[in-house]
Amino acid sequence: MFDGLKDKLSGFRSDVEENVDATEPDEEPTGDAEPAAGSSEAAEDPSEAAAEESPGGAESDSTVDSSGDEGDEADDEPSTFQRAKAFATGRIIIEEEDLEQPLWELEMALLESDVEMSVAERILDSVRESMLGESRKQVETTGELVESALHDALLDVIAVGQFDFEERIADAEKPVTIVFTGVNGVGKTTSIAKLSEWLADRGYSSVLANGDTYRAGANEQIAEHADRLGRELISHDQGGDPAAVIYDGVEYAAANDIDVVLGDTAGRLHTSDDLMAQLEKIDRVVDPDMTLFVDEAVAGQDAVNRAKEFNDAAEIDGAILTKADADSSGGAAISVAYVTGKPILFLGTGQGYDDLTLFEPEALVESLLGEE
Ligand SMILES: Nc1nc2c(ncn2[C@@H]2O[C@H](COP(=O)(O)OP(=O)(O)O)[C@@H](O)[C@H]2O)c(=O)[nH]1
Ligand SMILES: [Mg+2]
Repeated sequence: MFDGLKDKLSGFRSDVEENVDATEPDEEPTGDAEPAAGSSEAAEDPSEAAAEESPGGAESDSTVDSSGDEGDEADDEPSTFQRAKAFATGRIIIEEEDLEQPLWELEMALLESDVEMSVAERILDSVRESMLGESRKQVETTGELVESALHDALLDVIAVGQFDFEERIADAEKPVTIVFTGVNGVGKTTSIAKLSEWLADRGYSSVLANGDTYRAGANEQIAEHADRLGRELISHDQGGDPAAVIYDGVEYAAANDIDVVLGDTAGRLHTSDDLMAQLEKIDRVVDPDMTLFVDEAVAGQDAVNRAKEFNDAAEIDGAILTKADADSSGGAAISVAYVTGKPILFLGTGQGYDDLTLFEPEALVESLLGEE
């Protein structure tokens, strides 16, 4: 899952490491009695030297006034002397020029991975800001600095709108009604079956309601899942009113003490007025607790665009990205929440009923950066 993107992110780390290594001072200042490499530099710029401690923080050279303030660290362009000193004291100073090329490569890598443009820009901005701005913190290696900058930048976009799905179910008045939307063939019906199983594993009962009254064979397909899982299915004849089916599902759940109603709908494009009007009617008649947008991770940029279009046309509460098992780019997983302001709640990771994984931004970021 997302292997292509993982490789590209680790490429950024090594690019920065290479650049920073290449510009590190040749000689390591030691702070010994002998004037170190940095000191001769310092002599050329007394004003700067005066504001600095001697390299390595040892007793200062008598020619340098060590009482000078140490608050020079806000200077945006570290001199070679500062760099040398930072190096000796275990700090790393990254200059804009060290980042220029790696950031450009990172941007290309993100865009190639189907990360949406505004999301890629946001990631670059925060990486740049944290690497330049906070580089004077004590960190052990350049690699670590890159890693923490990337970690924070990715989490910032991936975790937008995140909420605890299970807690939401637990706290809501029962039955909780969830309606699934999205285009054809992305895995809505399969995800409903998987979610029913996920809920059962956590002690919640559910009933399936087939609001896909449009497509021939839809009743049979979902009936097969319901049979296999031993769930009740509410369905009407093909051509019926989806809002009425889901309404019946809610009535059934209320009468039978069922916790959750999972309402399927026919695949649609956000541009299909008739079908979007159906969704509005479902909203009006059933007033679902959540509307989840389903799309496939492998659709990349298309999935991101559709998520935005659906959310604009009929507001969603969250998304499920299916077929993540077949997606190496990871672009949709990174972009959907930032672009819609609504969280990804689950990833579909295969065709089995257990192949549904709660979407955890922190875990995803760690896996993308190979921290697991
Ligand atoms: N590999 C993989 N296939 C999936 C996943 N989710 C759904 N599918 C497959 O995608 C196809 C379409 O699924 P379906 O639920 O009928 O899509 P719908 O038209 O949106 O209801 C089926 O063959 C599913 O088995 C997933 O997470 N991974
Ligand atoms: Mg379906």
